[in-house]
Amino acid sequence: MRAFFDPRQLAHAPQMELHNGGFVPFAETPARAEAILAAIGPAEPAIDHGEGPLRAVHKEDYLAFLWAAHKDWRAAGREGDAAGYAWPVVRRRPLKLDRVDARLGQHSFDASSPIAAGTWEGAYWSGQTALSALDAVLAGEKSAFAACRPPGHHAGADYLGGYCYLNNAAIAAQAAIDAGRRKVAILDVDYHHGNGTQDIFYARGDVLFVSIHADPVMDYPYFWGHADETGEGDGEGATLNLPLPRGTDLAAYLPALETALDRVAAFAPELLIVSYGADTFAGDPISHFRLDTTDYAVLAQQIAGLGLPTLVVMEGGYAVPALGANVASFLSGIQ
Ligand code: Q9C
Ligand code: ZN
Repeated sequence: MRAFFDPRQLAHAPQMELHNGGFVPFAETPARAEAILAAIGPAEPAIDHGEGPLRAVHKEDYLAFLWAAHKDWRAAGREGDAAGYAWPVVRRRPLKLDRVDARLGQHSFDASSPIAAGTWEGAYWSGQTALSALDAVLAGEKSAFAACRPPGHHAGADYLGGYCYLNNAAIAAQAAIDAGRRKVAILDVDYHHGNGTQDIFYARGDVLFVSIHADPVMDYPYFWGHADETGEGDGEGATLNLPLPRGTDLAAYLPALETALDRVAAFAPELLIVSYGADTFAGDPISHFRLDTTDYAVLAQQIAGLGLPTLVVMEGGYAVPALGANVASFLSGIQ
């Protein structure tokens, strides 16, 4: 399977994140990408598709904010990485605020996704990597892998969060639609609910979003991913959330996957995008499912059974010593 990764993705390297009330080393490290590449072998660099496909998903003012945020932070006299601390929970509206802290609050939903000097560069090339792998599938490859990091599925049209800044899977889905694919399905199997992806397509009927994740009653992102979120307007019925309890192992996971795949098959998409997170692994330091390395090949074989052109986009997975083997196992089952 053709795999894509761009070295410029490594420019994103925040130092610390707020976790359970204290600052700990940032979990979404460049070493994650290096572990994946060491296991799967060399990857093709991204081709620059420009900002157009980013603007097709993300709002202009958000992209401008993200591009400038770290410079603005330094201009305000701050050191280290930029992070918000106040949020407009009530009546979020497009106020033209100059203060960097206000802009961070307008465009984020958590305090654990800092903006470092290289965040724009890393996120930009992560998005370009997804677009480059998409090109391979649109050109006729049965499948391709985009080794995206930073990940994307928590980022919405105008906000960041959950280690995500630009929504790589959504950017690829929209680019596929813009290239003439009429229906695209996104299957999200990261441990966490892909709230950003869901939000971006919530009122649309041309992009199906199906997600299997830890029940948000117990786990991040808490406010989204509940089973009663099914879409709205033209998108009513085009969102399916399958929350599972902590402790879920392969035997408990497979029935949810069957339900998810039945929904994808019924939708009859022309393209499947898999948001793949290896944070469902038993040894993941921030998650609580019990999948094993060999289980990923099983999940992937089930997914490949749909027989759809498939783009795999990397999301989370923080057990770095096992990450390469987990990704390789998953990709072995897709192809
Ligand atoms: N105390 C992805 O896997 N932090 N993002 C949770 C729990 C955020 C994970 C903190 C986890 C985000 C792409
Ligand atoms: Zn995750």
